[in-house]
Amino acid sequence: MKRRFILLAFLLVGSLYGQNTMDMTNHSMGNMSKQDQSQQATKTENPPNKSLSYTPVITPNVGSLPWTMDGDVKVFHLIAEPIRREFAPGFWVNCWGYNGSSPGPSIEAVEGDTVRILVTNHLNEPTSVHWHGIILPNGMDGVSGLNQKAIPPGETFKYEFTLKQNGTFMYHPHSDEMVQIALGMMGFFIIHPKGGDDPHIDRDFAIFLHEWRVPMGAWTPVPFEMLDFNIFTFNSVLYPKIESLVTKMGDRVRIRLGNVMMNSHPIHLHGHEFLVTRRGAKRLPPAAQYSEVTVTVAPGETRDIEFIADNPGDWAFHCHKSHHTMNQMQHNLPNLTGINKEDIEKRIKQFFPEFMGLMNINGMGDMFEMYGSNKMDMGEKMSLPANLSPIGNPGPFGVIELGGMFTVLKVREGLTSYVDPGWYQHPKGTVAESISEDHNRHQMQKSNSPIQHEPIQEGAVSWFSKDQIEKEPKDVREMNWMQSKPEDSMGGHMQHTMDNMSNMNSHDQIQQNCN
Ligand SMILES: [Cu+2]
Repeated sequence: MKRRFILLAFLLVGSLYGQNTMDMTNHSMGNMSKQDQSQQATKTENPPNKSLSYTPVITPNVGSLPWTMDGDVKVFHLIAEPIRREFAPGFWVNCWGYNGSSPGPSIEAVEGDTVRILVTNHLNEPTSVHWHGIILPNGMDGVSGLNQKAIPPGETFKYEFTLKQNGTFMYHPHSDEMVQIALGMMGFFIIHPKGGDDPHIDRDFAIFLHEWRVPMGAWTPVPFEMLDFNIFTFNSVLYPKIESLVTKMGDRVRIRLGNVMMNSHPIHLHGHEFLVTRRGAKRLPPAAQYSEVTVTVAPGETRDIEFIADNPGDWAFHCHKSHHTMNQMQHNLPNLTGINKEDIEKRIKQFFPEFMGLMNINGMGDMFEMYGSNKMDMGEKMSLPANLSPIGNPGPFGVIELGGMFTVLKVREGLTSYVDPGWYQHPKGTVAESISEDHNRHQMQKSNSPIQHEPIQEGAVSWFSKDQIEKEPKDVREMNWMQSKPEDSMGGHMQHTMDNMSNMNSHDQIQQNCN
């Protein structure tokens, strides 16, 4: 009877709370197919709710968990379960999560609230939930074996505690952590300050950082991976699946970041300076807040950043580890940078006459262009695996080459809603563009610039001018890069050159200087 009451109450709260939370309610009731469950989170907009004392958090592509009241107690229901999530259009990953989502829906409450969280285990192994950073009685801390028995499959456990803090916290299993977290079990636990935010926040976003090892063509991440990840996500989706962060000019914006995986992530915002206002626990006093353009979020940490959106445009927001904005296909490739491809093609074709030839690889840019601008065509030519993360996606000026931990902050004047306004329309004359050769030459002559450009040869890359190459010792010049170890291909080449020129190993030089 009580259970039926809770489900009914979920429906009521959901209808007050908007479409997104309705979807969550339906998950709890098991009415949706797995696919529907993963597709539910395409637009995550919490409507203004006048009865709340705070600005609701927007967890893009995820949403917040509805609750019911039992007297003075806020009752939440988390369901640990296998899900299938569409990380990017056409790229599906088998995850474990909560209530149809990875990360699980954000739990939002207010300092002073007593919360009861029912956790039902629909996994095929025991689990538990740890409330990361929250001060609570020891028996509620969720470390299975230490603080409680693990929750067996099919059973529901009750956690109940009173919130004494405010801030950005997390929840995650503390039972078979390595597997369960790696498969996507984590979520935000956000406690709003009593009496609301001071200063008031207009847009409050929450983004969970996560990393995965999904072999090309596979559907299930490898949870045993410790270092060599190849998919990096914001809220368990990749660009362009992730929603943009839309703000009006002058909005005070907060972005909350959380991380429970193996790597740290230096998250960088373009076009704005922000204040780091919280580092896992209490809000920093104003004197301790510091301005930054990049904030690193290490494993087990949360960070809050705040800024006034006062610079109109489409601004990149991304992890600054360059591999973390890349996906599967850029991972562990043989290094062809600077290689004469014709020679290799000839040799490969001796053994594989059908070989279609290497792309004109001088870096990875060409590959992004080809994939991003004409995926179908490339798919036909290359017979790519069916389930594959994208590389490169169409942008307003060609292909956007980032696809992992990347989204776009859209700052606009004159918005009447927070619906995605499309690409920024740049005022005339404010976009970097090509200047003609004539104009270039004219400018050079005018400034009497001594700089002389050598014409760039099609398909050729050289780190050295012709003069430098002529000056190189003959044995170095004739060294075939293909015969050197891959790690020697660039750094090693330069080092050998320097060594030969000075006839002295730089290490020895340092040693001598020290002696
Ligand atoms: Cu990163």
